[in-house]
Amino acid sequence: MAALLTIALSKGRIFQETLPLLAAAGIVPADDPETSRKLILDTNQPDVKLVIIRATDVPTYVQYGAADVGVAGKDVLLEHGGEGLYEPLDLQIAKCRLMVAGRPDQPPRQSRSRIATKYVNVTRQWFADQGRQVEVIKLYGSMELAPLVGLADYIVDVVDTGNTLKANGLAPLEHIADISSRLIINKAAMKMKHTRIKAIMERMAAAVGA
Ligand code: PRT
Ligand code: MG
Repeated sequence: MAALLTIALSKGRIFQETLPLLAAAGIVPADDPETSRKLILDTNQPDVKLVIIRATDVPTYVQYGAADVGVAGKDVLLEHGGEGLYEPLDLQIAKCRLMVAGRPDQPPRQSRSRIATKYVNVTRQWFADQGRQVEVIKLYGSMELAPLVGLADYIVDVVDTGNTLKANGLAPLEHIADISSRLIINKAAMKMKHTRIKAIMERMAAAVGA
C-alpha cells in the first residue's frame, strides 16, 4: 500500500464546498465532520485520510508536514505568510472580500486609529503601506462588536453579503483583497508524493473549471 496521504480541512463552508472537488479527485469522506466527533476521517481510499481542524490552523499543519495537502482561505494564507507551502490552485470557493469596515458616519479621529482584527499581520501591512499610523488590537471573533462598544474605530474582517456589517450599523470602507480558498501543498510532500498529489491537483483543477 502507498504511504498515507493526509488532507487538512476546516468544518463548515470550506468542507462543504471542497466535497465536490474531492469527489472529482476520487476521494469521498466516510464521515460527516458536522455530526462526527472524529478529528481524523477515513475516506473511500484506505491510504487517504482527512484531518478536521480550525481554518486558521490549516496552513500550520501543512507547513510542518502534519498534513500533506490542505484547503485554506487566501485571508488565512496572507496572515500566515505561506512559509513552507505551495499554493498551486485557486479552488474558487468560499469567496469573500477582506475589508476595512467601520461606522459610515464616523469623523476620522485626530490621534492614532485603533483597528480590531484577527488579521493582525495583514492589517499592520495594509496601513503601514499607506503611511497611516494605527494601533492594531488582536481579536479572535465577533470583530463587528468592537466599534459598537468603543474598543476600536475600525475593523478588518472578511465580508460576503455585508449583512453582518449592516446589522451592526457598520459599512465596508476599504477593499484590501478578493478572497477565495486555495489548495496548499507541503513542499517536501510535493517531492515525495508527487505522482499522487499531481493527480489530485489535476482532477481538482478540471472540476474547478467545470
Ligand atoms: O468559524 P471559526 O472561528 O472556526 O473560523 P473561521 O471563521 O476562520 O472559519 P470559517 O469556516 O467561518 O471560514 C473559513 C473561510 O471561509 C475564511 O477563512 C474565508 O476565507 C472564507 N469565507 C467566505 C468567510 C466568509 N465567506 C464569511 N462571510 N469567512 C467568514 N465569513 C464571516 C464574515 O466575517 C461575517 O462575520 O461570516 C459572517 C457573515 O458574512 P456576511 O458578510 O455574509 O454577513
Ligand atoms: Mg467563522
